[in-house]
This record gives sequence, C-alpha cells and structure tokens, in this order.
Amino acid sequence: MPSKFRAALVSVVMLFCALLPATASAVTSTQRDLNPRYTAQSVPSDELFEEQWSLADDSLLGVQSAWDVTTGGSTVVAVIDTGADLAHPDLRDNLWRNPREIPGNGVDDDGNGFVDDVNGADFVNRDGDPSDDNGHGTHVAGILAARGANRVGVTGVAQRARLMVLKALGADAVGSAETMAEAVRYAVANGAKIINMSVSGPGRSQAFEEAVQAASDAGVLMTVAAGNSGHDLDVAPEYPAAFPASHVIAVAATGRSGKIIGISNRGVGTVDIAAPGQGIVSTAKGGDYEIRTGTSMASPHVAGALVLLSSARPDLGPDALQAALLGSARRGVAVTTGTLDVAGAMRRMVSAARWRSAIRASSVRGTSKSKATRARGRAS
Ligand SMILES: [Ca+2]
Ligand SMILES: [Ca+2]
Ligand SMILES: [Ca+2]
Ligand SMILES: [Ca+2]
Repeated sequence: MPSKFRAALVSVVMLFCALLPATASAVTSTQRDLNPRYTAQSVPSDELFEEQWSLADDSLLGVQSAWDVTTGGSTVVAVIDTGADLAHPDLRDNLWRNPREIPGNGVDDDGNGFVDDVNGADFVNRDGDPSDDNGHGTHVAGILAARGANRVGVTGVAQRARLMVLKALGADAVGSAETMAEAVRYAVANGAKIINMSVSGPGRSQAFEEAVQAASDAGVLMTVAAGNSGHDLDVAPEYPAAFPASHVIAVAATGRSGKIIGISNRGVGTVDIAAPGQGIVSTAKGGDYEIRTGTSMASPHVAGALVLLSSARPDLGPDALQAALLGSARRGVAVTTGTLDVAGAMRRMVSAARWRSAIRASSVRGTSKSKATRARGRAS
C-alpha cells in the first residue's frame, strides 16, 4: 500500500471545541438596552433571542435586516458533525426529509446502504439514525437553522431550512477522514446546496480532499471552521480549511469586540471570512440550550447566511452567492476578506427596489420585543 494512501487512512480529523466555562451569568448579566436599534426590523418571538448577541444587535451582522427579505426557505443544508438531537423542539421542524426513503419500515428503500435514513445518516455506526451522542452537532445545527419565530428557545441565522444531519464524528467528537469523505459524498448525492463542517485537523487526507473537491466541482458551497489552535493557517495549515477547492469557505471566530478571538486560527491567504464564535447560545442535546465558543460556532453563522442568500435568489449559482458573501465582508481582521455582513450580502443579491420595500414593510409592521429568559447555559 503506498504510504500516502496509508497516511490518508490513518489521518484523523480532530475537532476542537472550546467551551465557555459553565457561566450562566454570561447570559443572564447582559445589560438590556431599553431602546434597541432594531425595533424597525424583524425581531422573532423566540424566548432566548435577546441572549443571541450576534443576532440581537443588528448593527453587527445585519441578520434582522436580511430577514426583512427572507427568513430562509427550502434550501437543503447538510451539517457534518456529531449528529443532532432530531427530536429537539427547535430543530425537528427544520429537518430535511429523504424523499426516497420510507421511514420505519426496516428497508433501505433508496438502496443507498442506509436503512430508514430519513433525516440523514450515521457514518460512524453505519445506520440511518444520526442522533447526537456528544452535543456539538446539535449546537452547530441550531446556530445555522434552529426554527425561528416559534416562541421556543433560539433562532438560527436561517429561521427555516432543511437540515440534513450527517453523523461523521463519534461521541468523542473525533472522526476519520474517510468517514468525513463519505458524509460529503452523501450530502452531494442527496441534493445539499451547502455543507457545514465545523471540524479541523492538521492531517491532510487524500480521500477527504477528493470528496471536498468533487463537492466543490458540483457547485456545493462548504463552510468550514478555521480551527481552534490559535495560529496562522498560512504557516501551519489545517484541513478542511486549507483545501484549495474554490467553494471551501474557511471561517475564523470573532468575539463581541469584533476581533478574532485568541483560540481561533487566522491567515489572510487561507481563512476566507470571520464570524461570531464566542459565547454563542444554541440548541443542546435533550431539548436543552447551552453556550459554546469556538470556530465551530462561527462557521454555521456563515452557512446560515448562505441559506438566506440562496433563499432570496434561488436562481443564482454558488459563485454568485459566494461572491456576494465574501465581497460584502467588513475589512479589518486577519482573514482574506473580513467579517460577515449578512445585510450587506443580501443587498448585493436583491434589487434596490426589493430591498427598500422589504425595509418599508417591516417598519410598518412594527415589532414587539422578544421576552428575555434565563438561558439554561451549561458546558458539557
Ligand atoms: Ca436508504
Ligand atoms: Ca425505509
Ligand atoms: Ca446512529
Ligand atoms: Ca426557536
């Protein structure tokens, strides 16, 4: 066996998931702005919305402004991670359904090797149930597309989407490159337009790289975590962030100050964009909510933004979506472009007339402030 292939077989995709200390105070001690700037925009009813700092202050990413155009839609987006809590009240209504698979009949109806893979598949245990035995994937899925405006918990950057849940990391949040590659191929074969991979590791696997390149060639956009080693990927590359495929979008993590946080990797030649990844509240295993920190949390912000852009302009291909996303990023951090600006990207996607009428409509509609509730933050 050639050594390169052997190296590919044994290379491991390490997942770095730094957690905030279990400080419920991090979510409860927030000073409330009694006269918020976002009153004219689309504030959803989700009870923890005001704890979602990256969304609640619309001057940061402009997600609420983008919601005036669309809150999401039927875009299929795959999350390759530790799986997800499929019964979570904030996720279950946004799950992808495999149209060729009859649920619960014990038969692999679509002949893809997985029995009853209705919402995705489990490449670790090789079954059709990608339930989460870690919690990382549930959190990532919620940042991307927790159901918005359902009065429950949080909202994703995309309030609506079809989440394809692909479990490629085990209970220890580690997975092999071959397993990651399989999950990427499943996503492409089943119509995912966007794939989020909040994983990173220094091993360069040929099998994984080929799957990512094939997905990129097929026009699938992949948002990936830059990794949490705190170094420059131009000097010390990690993957999949440093794969050269053109539709790989590597994401660094910023904090509330707008600066890239210390643990986040960076690199003007390798990391494409930055997005919030510190103290992010999202869905947790067991129908719960929790706060996590890391580039794993930044990447799904960008994936959610792509769902919004794709929903606003389903007629446009991946290059146009990617150009709007990266072209609108705000300069000033050590990545190729800058910090995610969802409103700026949306403005590039829709006509000036549609943008103005969306903003007008939301001003007339008015909003009520969402109820701030204590987040049951816990670090696991
Ligand atoms: Ca099947
Ligand atoms: Ca079946
Ligand atoms: Ca399973
Ligand atoms: Ca919700």
